[in-house]
Amino acid sequence: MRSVGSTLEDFERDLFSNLYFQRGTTIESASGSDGYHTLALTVRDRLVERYARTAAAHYDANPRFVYYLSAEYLLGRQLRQNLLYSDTERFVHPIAEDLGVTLEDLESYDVEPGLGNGGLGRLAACLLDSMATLDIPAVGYGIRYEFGIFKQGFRDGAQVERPDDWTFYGNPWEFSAPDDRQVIGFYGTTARALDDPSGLRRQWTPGETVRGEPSHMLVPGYGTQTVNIIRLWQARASRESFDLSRFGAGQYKEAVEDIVRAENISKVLYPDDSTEQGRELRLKQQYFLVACSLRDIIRRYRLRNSGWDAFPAKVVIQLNDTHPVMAVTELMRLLVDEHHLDWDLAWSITRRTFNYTCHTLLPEALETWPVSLLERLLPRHMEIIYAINYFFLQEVEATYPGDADRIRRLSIIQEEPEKRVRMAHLAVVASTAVNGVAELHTRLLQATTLRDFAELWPQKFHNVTNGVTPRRFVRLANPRLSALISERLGGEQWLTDLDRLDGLAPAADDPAFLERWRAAKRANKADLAKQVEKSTGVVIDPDALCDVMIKRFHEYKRQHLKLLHVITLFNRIRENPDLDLVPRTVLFGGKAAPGYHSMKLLIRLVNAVADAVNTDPLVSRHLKVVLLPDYNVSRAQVIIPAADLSEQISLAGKEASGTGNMKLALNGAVTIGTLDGANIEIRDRVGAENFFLFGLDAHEAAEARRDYHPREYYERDPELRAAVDAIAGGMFAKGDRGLFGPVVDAMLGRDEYLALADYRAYLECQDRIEQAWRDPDGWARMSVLNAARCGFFSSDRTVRDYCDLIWRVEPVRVLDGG
Ligand code: CJB
Repeated sequence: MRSVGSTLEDFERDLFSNLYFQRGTTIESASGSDGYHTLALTVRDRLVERYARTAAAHYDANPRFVYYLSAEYLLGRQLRQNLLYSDTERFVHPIAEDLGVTLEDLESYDVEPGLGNGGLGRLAACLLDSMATLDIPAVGYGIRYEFGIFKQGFRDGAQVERPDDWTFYGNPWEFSAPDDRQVIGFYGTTARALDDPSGLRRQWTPGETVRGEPSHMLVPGYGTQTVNIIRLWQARASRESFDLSRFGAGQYKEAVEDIVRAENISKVLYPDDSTEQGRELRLKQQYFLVACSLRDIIRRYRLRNSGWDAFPAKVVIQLNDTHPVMAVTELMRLLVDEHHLDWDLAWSITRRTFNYTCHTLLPEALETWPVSLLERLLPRHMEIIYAINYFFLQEVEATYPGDADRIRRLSIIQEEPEKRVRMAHLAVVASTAVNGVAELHTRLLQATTLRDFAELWPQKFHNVTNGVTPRRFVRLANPRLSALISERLGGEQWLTDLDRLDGLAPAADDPAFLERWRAAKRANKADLAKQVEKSTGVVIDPDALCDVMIKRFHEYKRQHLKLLHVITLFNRIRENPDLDLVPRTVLFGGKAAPGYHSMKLLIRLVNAVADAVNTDPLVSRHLKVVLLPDYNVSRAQVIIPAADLSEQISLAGKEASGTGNMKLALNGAVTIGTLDGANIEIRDRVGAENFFLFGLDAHEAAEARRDYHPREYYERDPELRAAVDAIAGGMFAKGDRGLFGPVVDAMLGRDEYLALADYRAYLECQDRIEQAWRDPDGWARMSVLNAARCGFFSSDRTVRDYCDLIWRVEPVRVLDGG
């Protein structure tokens, strides 16, 4: 194995060598982009060596592997992370200085792979980081979408979506592995296997085949030698797809038709599913991911094992929500149809291999697929689902004889109003373990969404509270606070043992420490202010209370409740210009799904309110409102360290966990929140006196929903009425009463997520926050205690929980190459 060397001289030598031999240019003619790519390759080389040693150690140990299957990953930018993890950042500064560039300049070329939508995708990335850090043998599997999550811009305040061509300039972090490509099928017909008397084995002849081309990115562990990988599949047409004769006849479009159809599979993240074609494409993506990944998993298993008996002992597959659940039917098909295992044995292997993480409680987010679509697209898999369901319902009947209603509720097939496959049911039936992502979420899953299953198999259900990686979200995002923490704790061990943050608690009573803590926060706010001004033109005051709500726009998250607070402040200042208000910047960040019209209208309203606030000479002295465009992982890394107040105001019982809440608390933001998701666990840890709680709890919300009349709240509360009337009267639409009418109608009509019921409690809580902010030491104390007591929310702890409760895998140490 080639050694890359670990000195500054080695690094410099490799840098020039890569510039010359890999980029094919010289220092005299290199562009900024050449500089970035060269640096990336040189850093990557350090990780490649570790990866080679990891692969060798894994080959020797033949351990049990975790295979994480996820339709989404939000990895964030790679350059700074990989510099930190390879301990080479210290080399870059002197070299860059010599060459007259800065790391910041070079980093501006580092593109974030936006291969996910939100929390679920970022969680997947945090778990991969922690698995590598804990030396857990693991591979993440996903799709290499050509276009990631859209880029968000605003035109007249309305969201516009631009494609994210993230690999346009090339991706230096990626390796293609053409030898491991796979061919998979769709459509076609099935027939009986003549030599199988049971009739359970059948033969599928696909009507179309597609190639899956893998590439991988390195996933280094921090403070260890392990480097795992994430393997991403891109769809390619099979080799014969280009129709040369049609091309020769001038039929250019027709000549490439098959190629386009095949390659569309991995073209974009979550294609719009409002059309029939869109839905089919989405299901194709899901099957494409799992079919390629399973073949790869089996290939890897066979490197060191033979036969099938050891399969569940060597392979544990974690299904990240229901998107990859077709893996269950695909493994059954491979085992029964292709490897001729008897059905019961195949089923026993399958059930011992899979586990399922559920990330929601919203019924509309639980995927179902029409039987008619599956019968056409994946006819053999539909037969397998029927068979699995048949045997499963026999089990149910044996446990609850004659309970037809329960059978109907538990069935994998929903009958009304159209026959559909309930993917969550398939996942639970086929998994050893099922987990929710926060204590409340797991409890509610067992009590509501998956209640019948929890009664049938109570031992299957576990809670694994989410976590976040402190490397990216504290150390990289917030170097100032990290330096202060390391100084106080006497080292950086907290980065891999986050419970050590507890050692900061005594510093919460040390005025000198509080002063430095505040100074770090203020400097972070000044950095954020620069970025805000650059991208929106709005000037914000680094001394103002920085109040942030950063997350996807969704009705249950209640950005509209925050907006009602903003409008109320606006009204209060206009009515009483001498009001002694705490200066505050309200910062929103988040995208709305392209087809989610009510949330796109709300984005427009947020921008309109921001405009009204920021241009009003009186109001803007106390208050600024910003919706920072194109919120993503990189922007999160700038906003989170600057936040004083973290808005976690979903209706209780709706947010499965939240992870932004954890990142913000770890960076010293104080939470205003409901008793929802992981907020509850954050409050338990930081203490009720360091958390601003308001609103209905999950039980009260469910009760209130039964007989709810939002108009009564509107009639009764003059400030609420004034805020709603301001929207309805066209104050934020140049007098146009129609534009935001639907927002008002939704609030006064059904108010699905009880924003009006929680409004007064929320405002009173915000008033208490103002009081608390006026005592700088008191606030800084809360801020320190939030960080000090949130060590539990490290994704290292989450991965340990998965290992103990579900995966039962052991770490494999990779020896230093030194
Ligand atoms: N979540 O981001 C998504 N997408 C989904 O389709 C379903 C759930 C989020 O997952 C996060 C990670 O578990 C949770 O923290 C968050 O509450 C949930 O909405």
